Amino acid sequence: MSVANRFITLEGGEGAGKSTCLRFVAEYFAARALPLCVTREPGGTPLAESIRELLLQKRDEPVAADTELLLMFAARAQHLEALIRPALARGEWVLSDRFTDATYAYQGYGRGLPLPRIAALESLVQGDLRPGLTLLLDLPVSEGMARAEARAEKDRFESEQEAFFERVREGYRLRAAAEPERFRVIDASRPLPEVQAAIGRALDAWLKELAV
Ligand code: T5A
Repeated sequence: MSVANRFITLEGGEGAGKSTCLRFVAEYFAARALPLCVTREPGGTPLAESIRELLLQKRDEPVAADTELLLMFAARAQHLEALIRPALARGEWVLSDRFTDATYAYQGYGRGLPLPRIAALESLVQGDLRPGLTLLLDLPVSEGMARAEARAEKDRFESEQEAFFERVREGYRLRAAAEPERFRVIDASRPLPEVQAAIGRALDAWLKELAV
């Protein structure tokens, strides 16, 4: 099996329920005794987590879109080198809460950076490594924002306007439509047990396809 087939990513807009569903996927793999490394972006290693703090912190100085983009890929380069590639090489499965689709959605569609610029960095940092399966939790922006509202303090991204998140959602949906063999779009507006059941079915089908 190619290493990419053991690399799974979870994507979605704000409040889509990624963290909640991440735990469900981890339990799904544990129940099948498949070794799984669970991680997140930006972050996943001490250095990449420090870059995450830089990215999420609200600050008076406006952050240039290219600075944001380069910091995302700086964190990703470290994450790949120190955690993702070694785990795949050991034969483990890797589940990442967000990866490069988030960069296309947020920095590309959200901030309006040219997509070829992101593609160039993707090739530079990742070589030909891409996830084998991407679960996209999709729900109307207003519903996601209402869920996220419950949080104590908003970070720099959560403080964006609704129009920004509409572009992000559209970006994710366009990417999913362009790569239907990799993406599984999950309707995340449903009650949690239904969302998790849909994720379970997607994973069942995926593992069956890989003959695991
Ligand atoms: N970013 C990231 C970029 O701009 N570019 C990039 O390349 C990358 C990698 C941090 C930020 O970085 C940006 C995007 C982000 O803004 P993050 O920490 O993943 O990334 O950001 P968040 O989207 O804020 O992630 P969270 O973990 O905080 O939110 P989740 O995981 O989507 O939501 P979760 O699970 O915490 O759920 C939110 C609430 O909804 C409830 C939960 O109980 C919780 O209270 N909930 C449901 N309620 C009803 N029905 C359901 N089905 C529910 N599912 C969950």
